Amino acid sequence: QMGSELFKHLRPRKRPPCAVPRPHFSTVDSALRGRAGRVRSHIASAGHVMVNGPTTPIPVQAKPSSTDPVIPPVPMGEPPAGFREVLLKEGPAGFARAVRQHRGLLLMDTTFRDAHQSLLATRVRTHDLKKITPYVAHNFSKLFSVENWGGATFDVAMRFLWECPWRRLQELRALLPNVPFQMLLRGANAVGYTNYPDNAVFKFCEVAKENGMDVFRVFDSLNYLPNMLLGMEAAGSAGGVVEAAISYTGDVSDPSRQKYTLDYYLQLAQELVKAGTHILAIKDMAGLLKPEASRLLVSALRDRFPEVPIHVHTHDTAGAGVAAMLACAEAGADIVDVAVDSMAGMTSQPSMGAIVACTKGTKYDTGEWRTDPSIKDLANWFSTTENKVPETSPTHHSCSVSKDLQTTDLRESVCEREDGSEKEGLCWSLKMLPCLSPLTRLLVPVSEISLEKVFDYSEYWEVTRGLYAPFDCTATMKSGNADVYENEIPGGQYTNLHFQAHSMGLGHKFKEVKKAYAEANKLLGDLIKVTPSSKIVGDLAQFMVQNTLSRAEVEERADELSFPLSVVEFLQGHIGIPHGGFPEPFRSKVLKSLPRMEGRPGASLPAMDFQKLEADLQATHGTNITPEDVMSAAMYPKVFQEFKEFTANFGPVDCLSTRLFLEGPKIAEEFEVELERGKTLHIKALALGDLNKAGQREVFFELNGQLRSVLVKDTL
Ligand code: 3PY
Ligand code: ZN
Repeated sequence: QMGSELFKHLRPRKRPPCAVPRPHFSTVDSALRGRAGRVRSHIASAGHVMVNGPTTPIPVQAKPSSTDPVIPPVPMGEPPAGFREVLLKEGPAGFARAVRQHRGLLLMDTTFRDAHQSLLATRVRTHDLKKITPYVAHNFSKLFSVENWGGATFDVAMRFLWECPWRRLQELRALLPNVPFQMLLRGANAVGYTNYPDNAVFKFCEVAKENGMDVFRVFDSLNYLPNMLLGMEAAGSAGGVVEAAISYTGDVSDPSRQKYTLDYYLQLAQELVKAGTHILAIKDMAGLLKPEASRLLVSALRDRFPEVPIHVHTHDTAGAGVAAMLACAEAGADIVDVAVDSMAGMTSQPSMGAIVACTKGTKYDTGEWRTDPSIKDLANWFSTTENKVPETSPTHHSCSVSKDLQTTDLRESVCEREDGSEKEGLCWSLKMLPCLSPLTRLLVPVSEISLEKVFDYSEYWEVTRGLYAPFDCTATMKSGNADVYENEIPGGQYTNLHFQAHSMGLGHKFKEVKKAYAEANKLLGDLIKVTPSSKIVGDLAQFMVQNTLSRAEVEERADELSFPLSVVEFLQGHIGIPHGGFPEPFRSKVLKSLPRMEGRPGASLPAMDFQKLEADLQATHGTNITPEDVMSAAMYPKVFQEFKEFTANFGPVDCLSTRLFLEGPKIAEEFEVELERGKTLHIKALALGDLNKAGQREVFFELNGQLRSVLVKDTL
């Protein structure tokens, strides 16, 4: 959430946020290519952190923990097949059918994206994601998807972690081939905060799909249909699975809330289904969907759209997330979002372990495998000799297939244990029964989501989370709060505002900040609040707190106050048109004679010239500019520029461990850097020199036994 604004108001511990180290030390090689260059860049970056502190702004006075996570063991060989194979074979429509016909509840794991966006300021690095990815591939092959990209991760990767977001996607894809990847696309805002030209959104989706993205959750921060349709079209024409998301606010179970009613959501859903969404999502970004509201909303959608899979996203801010997701499952949702236990709760998603445990043995068991359709086809298929079913399952007991496939319950007919008893829940997944024509699929074993595996996964994350202590919201936030039902602040933004209030010494006034947020929302006409509309409400709230203005005063003096630019631009129509229109007379008083935009903002933006952009980037950064780089620059020109400058000086820092990345080595500490597979560099930090006349310090290292030094400008 709001990565770029994240710590705008924080006082930095050592150096100004986002101040980019410039190429000001003498040892910088003009050519950092090759091994020598990489060696140089590693000592340069380690030296820089030693002299100037972390190269990422640190919001919390806490050090990374000194305990390293243990990676649970992973079996050799290929991971079991999962839904991705269905997607690759059947395409998005067949995939959606398979999902809809799956029995039991499916899960999306948000640990790689929303969970750390909500709890750890989006700071989790590829380094730590990669380590646990093979475990996910082998043990959670039955996940509907892993959400690992989009939202704030794109921006923060470059801006604060000095990582290429595309490389993260490529590396994770190579390690996790069997589970679909999911990203959050801010509709016409793609992965940014403003509207982009249409061709930029289309190109972005194309490149994302090429790099391994599968499912695109498309939303618009005002639920403004023209923006959503644009994003959906972009994702769809790139070949992605389109998951149009209705952003949820208010409370459909409260008859006194008349703006965002059940009818409003149903009508919007109707449009999204008509536009051909493969999956329908409810995006409850603030965690406002109470169990009763879940029942009303999901069952109404289920009745109206029996064929469309329903996917529900929530945040656990009030603490009712598990209850709400169970209610959604009972009302007919196919997929719900969870984060692994140690990265769940509070402003993050509800806990994976809790949902797996609470559905166990019920109709919604996350280990259940749907088997009802096309029994006859299946029987025919089995009757041909070449379609032999494997005799033994590597993950379960040995199974045999009954000859009688005419029964209506395939589970009983297909799966028999060695001892003759029938296993409840299928050992053999028929991939995928729902779409068994043509019958070309093989039977594959599916591993259930086992609680034991969830516990190991959770332990990895619990320890890894300790490395991110400098960003952990629990430094100040001790619990969630049911007051979110009143202020309706989205999960990630709730954490940011909390951080900001505390860093300004206003921790005891957080309640006031939240109240101002609710008032600002009413002033703007009661908006859907999610990036970027949530930032606009936040900016107005902050303006009100800073100037001690009440809602009535702002309304009264709207024509003379100097409002934040984001508020003015919102009223001009820069991000689209809110449900129910703009608030009047407030809008007219603020805008006076300023121009108003009509319709979809992106429609009036000139197309982006990618060829020119590429040529410009090559002129600045050299010829090895990739199509991915071009997209990064299209989304975030300045951030990309700074990212390239940083890596030109310091090389890729993603091979450094998180502790080294944040703190640098201690004097006499020995550390290892893997230069390439099997080539490890042993480095020891020896000493830090005095400040010289040029404002530099010499940092001494021992490198594979040899003395090396680097001159670093002291910017503090
Ligand atoms: C984002 O846009 O980053 C979000 O997470 C919205 O919920
Ligand atoms: Zn979210």
